[in-house]
Amino acid sequence: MLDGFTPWPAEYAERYRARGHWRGRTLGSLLRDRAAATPDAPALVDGSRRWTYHELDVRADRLAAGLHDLGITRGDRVVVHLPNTAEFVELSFALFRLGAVPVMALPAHREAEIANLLAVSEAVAYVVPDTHLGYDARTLARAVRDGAPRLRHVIVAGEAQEFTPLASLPTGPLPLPAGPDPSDVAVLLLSGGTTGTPKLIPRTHDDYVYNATASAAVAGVTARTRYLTALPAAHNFPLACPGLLGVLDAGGTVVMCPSSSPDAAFPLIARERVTMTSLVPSLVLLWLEALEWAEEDLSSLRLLQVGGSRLKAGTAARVTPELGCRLQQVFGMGEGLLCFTALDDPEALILDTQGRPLSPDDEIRVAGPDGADVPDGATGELLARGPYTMRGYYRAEEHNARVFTPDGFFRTGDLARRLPSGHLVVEGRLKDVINRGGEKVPVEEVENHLLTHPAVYDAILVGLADEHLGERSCACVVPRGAPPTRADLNAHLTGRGLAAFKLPDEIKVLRDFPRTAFGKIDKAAVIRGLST
Ligand code: OOB
Repeated sequence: MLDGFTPWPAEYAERYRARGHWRGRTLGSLLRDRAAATPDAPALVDGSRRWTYHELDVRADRLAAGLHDLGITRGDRVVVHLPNTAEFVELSFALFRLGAVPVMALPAHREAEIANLLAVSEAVAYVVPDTHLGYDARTLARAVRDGAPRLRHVIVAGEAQEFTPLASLPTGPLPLPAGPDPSDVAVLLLSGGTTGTPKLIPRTHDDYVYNATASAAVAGVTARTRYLTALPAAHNFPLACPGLLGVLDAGGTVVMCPSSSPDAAFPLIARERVTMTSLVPSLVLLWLEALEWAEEDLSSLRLLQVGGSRLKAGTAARVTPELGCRLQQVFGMGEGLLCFTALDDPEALILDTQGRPLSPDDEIRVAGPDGADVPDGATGELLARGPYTMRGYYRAEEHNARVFTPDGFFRTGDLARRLPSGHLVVEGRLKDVINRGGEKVPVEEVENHLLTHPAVYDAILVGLADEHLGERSCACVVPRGAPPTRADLNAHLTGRGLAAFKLPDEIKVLRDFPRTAFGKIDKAAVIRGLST
């Protein structure tokens, strides 16, 4: 077992097996089983490349053998830093089969993040593309290589220069060595925090197979599903909620999209008759705007999953009328817990809630500041424990002591309330409150009101250090047309019945927001930008 990994206590592991959640399958066997069932069905499309299940299966085995030939073996960590390409999928399965553990870096990560990932994971290999969207990843590899004493191989998909080319790894002798145990760590995901360095999240084969297959069931995935991987594939959402893993398990087709912009996605949706994709809310806005000029036929689209940050009700309401497909809200986290609205939920629940927990064995608590549970309907911090929620970050004992209760509940840091139906409404982050001279400004609430102003395209509210108040509030606005003034905004907010202390003390007009590597608005970076 990987050191630094906190397993579930035996009684929980037994329960999750007995309840049929953990089935003793590995991620590698998921592809193997499908390739045996439907070898000639289309599994993967990347540009002009099209691989059947049989082809993907054979390629994954060959690559696993090649990596093994290099000395990469069960339990070794490999930082995977690939964009949305067929190689990402092939390599992930090769590593799953060896029992080597991919560390899922996002394409937007750079030197600081990668150096940290290499150090924490003590990875033996680092896999990059040659270039991606004009950026030369080999330069990055050169910059981090010397600071990572455990790193033995830099492997390049494409023109490798002095490094090892992925395409020419020796196809070592098959059959492969014995694969991993289903209870082994299969993958290390990155936590989605917008501040500090990301923590690594260990996910086991058992728990991640369940994550992907149960998600596929609530999203109605079948062998006819054609899924567009538009978000970075290394992220939990497009990877396994149900993402490409859930779709491959069901025998559907995965279409890799090089970027999440409408320019890249719309032609692929039309050409490949894509039925389903997943986006973060800011991209939904962008896609809806782009529809005005788009000429592509998007009528094949049946389902749009949206998650990653709060989807405003106004945007949610536009999805079905304008895109012509159903909406599924997904509230999830790399750490585990996933909530989905059901495809047949009443419209009001689909538009206004973040859904219900995926598993009947997800245990959810909503706790007040004193740690005690609050009554249903009241807002508090969400805590979660269950068959696919990790019991500890990788090698982070001190941090784990803070973010887990003694009985193993993960403190998500999210504020939520639970409706009688069991649906959760995410009300913000625990720290997403501006303390304005003692008065607590609820950030999400004010943002929602700001977005109703006709001259506001997107808006966030941030707290800035203030000599008198401790913190003052600043509305950062991306305008639609002529920018609104502070007086305009405040008159509008007052008209909507907002208390005076919630009115922004300042307004800043921005062209766009800085984003995290996954595409969420990076509030910490906005604040840094404002204070320099
Ligand atoms: C997803 O995962 P992460 O790990 O990048 O970020 C998790 C955090 C949550 O704790 C929450 O603060 C926020 O992102 N979040 C949402 C949300 N979905 C995620 N906040 C409000 N509404 C939502 N629907 O972001 C992620 C992982 C799997 C599926 C979907 C998203």
